[in-house]
Amino acid sequence: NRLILSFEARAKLAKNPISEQLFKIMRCKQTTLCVAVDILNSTDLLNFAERVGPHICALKTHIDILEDFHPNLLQPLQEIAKSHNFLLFEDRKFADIGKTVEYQYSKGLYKISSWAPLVTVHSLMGRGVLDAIKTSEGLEKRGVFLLAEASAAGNLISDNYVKETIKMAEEYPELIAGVVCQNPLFLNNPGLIQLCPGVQMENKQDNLGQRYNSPLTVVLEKGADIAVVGRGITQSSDPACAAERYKKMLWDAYLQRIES
Ligand code: 6AU
Repeated sequence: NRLILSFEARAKLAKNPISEQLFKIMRCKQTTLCVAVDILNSTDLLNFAERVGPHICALKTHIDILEDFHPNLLQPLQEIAKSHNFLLFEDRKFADIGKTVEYQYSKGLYKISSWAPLVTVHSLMGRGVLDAIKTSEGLEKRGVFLLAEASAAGNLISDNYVKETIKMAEEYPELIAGVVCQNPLFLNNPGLIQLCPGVQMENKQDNLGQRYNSPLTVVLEKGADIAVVGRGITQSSDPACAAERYKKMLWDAYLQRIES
């Protein structure tokens, strides 16, 4: 059961090189916090990354929401990731035919495959998307988080969709780093990482269908390994301090979970 195994033990069971690296970063920095940096300006993004960097294992971007994107942003962003030892994670949620995904992943303005070792993918369109991510040009080591469940109210994902998504994830062990979900799924596959968005202390929801759980709930009840926190940190008056607070709560919950 992955919920009671340590990240150290699970690093040895990971079949994807990026998930192995992620387990090691989590253990070494004692953080399971991934910050969703949904910010519209490049300078703000860099400043933010620098400030929360010490407290996170991954920085999750939506690179296409930047209003002033220029490829020159990517080198300093990669340098900050390297200096604070966290991974860049582009939440692109690929969902098209394989060939189109190949272009979206490795071409165009963003050339995601050249700078983001982690990306998200929808299982909706089938295995062609994963084959495209696997064979496209870009960074040698890459990992995919497959979306099995969503935090959004009223989403159309069925139990069978969830089940088939986990099956698909397990068919690509060398590519899949983990699964984005809201419940303790794939308990018998400790090499995979559960990433859980919709985490915040202040609010239970926003006004557009987002639903939140507390850090304690997602780790102890919902099976989260990594928690994604966006506005809970980005909208705080002191993001670095908020990130540190989330990191500590999440880590204490993880320790409690593996010791139970
Ligand atoms: O904490 P928030 O609500 O400010 O931000 C949550 C972040 C956003 C979403 O695009 C993302 O998490 N997200 C995802 C992901 C990670 O794929 C899936 C999901 O079900 N819910 C969700 O909010 O950047």
